[in-house]
Amino acid sequence: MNKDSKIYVAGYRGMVGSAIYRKLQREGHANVVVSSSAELDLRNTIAVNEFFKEHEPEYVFLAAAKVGGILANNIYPADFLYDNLMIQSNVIEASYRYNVEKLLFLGSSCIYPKFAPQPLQEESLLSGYLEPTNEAYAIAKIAGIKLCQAYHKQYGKRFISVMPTNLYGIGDNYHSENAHVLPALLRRFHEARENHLEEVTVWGSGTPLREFMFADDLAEACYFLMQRYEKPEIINVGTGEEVSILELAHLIADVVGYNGRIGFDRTKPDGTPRKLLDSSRLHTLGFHHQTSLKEGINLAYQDFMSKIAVYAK
Ligand code: GFB
Repeated sequence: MNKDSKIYVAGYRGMVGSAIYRKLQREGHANVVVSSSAELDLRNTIAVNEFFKEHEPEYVFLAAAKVGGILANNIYPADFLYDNLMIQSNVIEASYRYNVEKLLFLGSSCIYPKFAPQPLQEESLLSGYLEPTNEAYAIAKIAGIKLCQAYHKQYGKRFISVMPTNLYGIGDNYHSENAHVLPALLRRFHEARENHLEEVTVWGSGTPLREFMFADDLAEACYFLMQRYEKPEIINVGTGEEVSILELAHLIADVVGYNGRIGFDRTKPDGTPRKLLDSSRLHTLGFHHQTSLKEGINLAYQDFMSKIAVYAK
């Protein structure tokens, strides 16, 4: 990939796609094509093929996906399965058909079985049952991985798959019900401080362990892997550091400046008890993340504050 290469970032309006787009701009790539979902519905096969025919990208970052937190995954499994299957199938097939040089597909750490040994190694894929709350999303992502591997095997295509850990960052979704835990709690603690509430409710028991990565660090990893990783086997991208949801809540309360109590709503699901990636393959290649969790939460809080007018509606 050189500075003149034609690069397509699918999903550039999303948190991950926009971080990849910013990285490409910082690196001086002048030939980056993007499309919003209003301009191009990636679920539409004909439209996707026409887009590829017109733009002929050489490199594709496939960051487009329907995503959401534990509750959204649980409530809308049809959308999570169908939309993601269509988006990734269309983009991967068009990348084959229109001779894309290399494609990077973004999966998710939820592809691993609920009770796989921790930290989660790439070899654990398809070795056991999935966590039920996000099974639909995970099945779609597993299908995406298998498509990339199949095009590699059958047609020799350089289609690689990257498994990021739980992400947060600039341009996240701060919806109170549908968001992931970190942006959801940023908003809840902020509103509690503003409204002088005595208690903030955290879903579940607070005991699940999660690993969080700032989306711009993932973008750095994707840029690195697009140039340095060629294998069809999946590769994990994480920080190697985990916190309990209760610890996360305390960190967020601290950043936001909330001094009240923390309570728990145990009617809400905990999801998988622990989700820590083994990122040693990535580290061996020479990549390490830069942003500490505290630093990243501060940046995410600034992002939320810059959009607060939208969320206050
Ligand atoms: O971030 P989250 O929705 O994703 O939830 P998962 C993580 C943990 O935080 C769960 C707890 O144990 C939740 O019960 N939690 C506490 C909350 N308070 C809240 C809250 O206000 N909102 C949310 N959302 N959670 C996702 C998958 O699972 O992981 C996605 O659903 C994706 O498909 C993502 O794969 C990486 O880590 O449980």
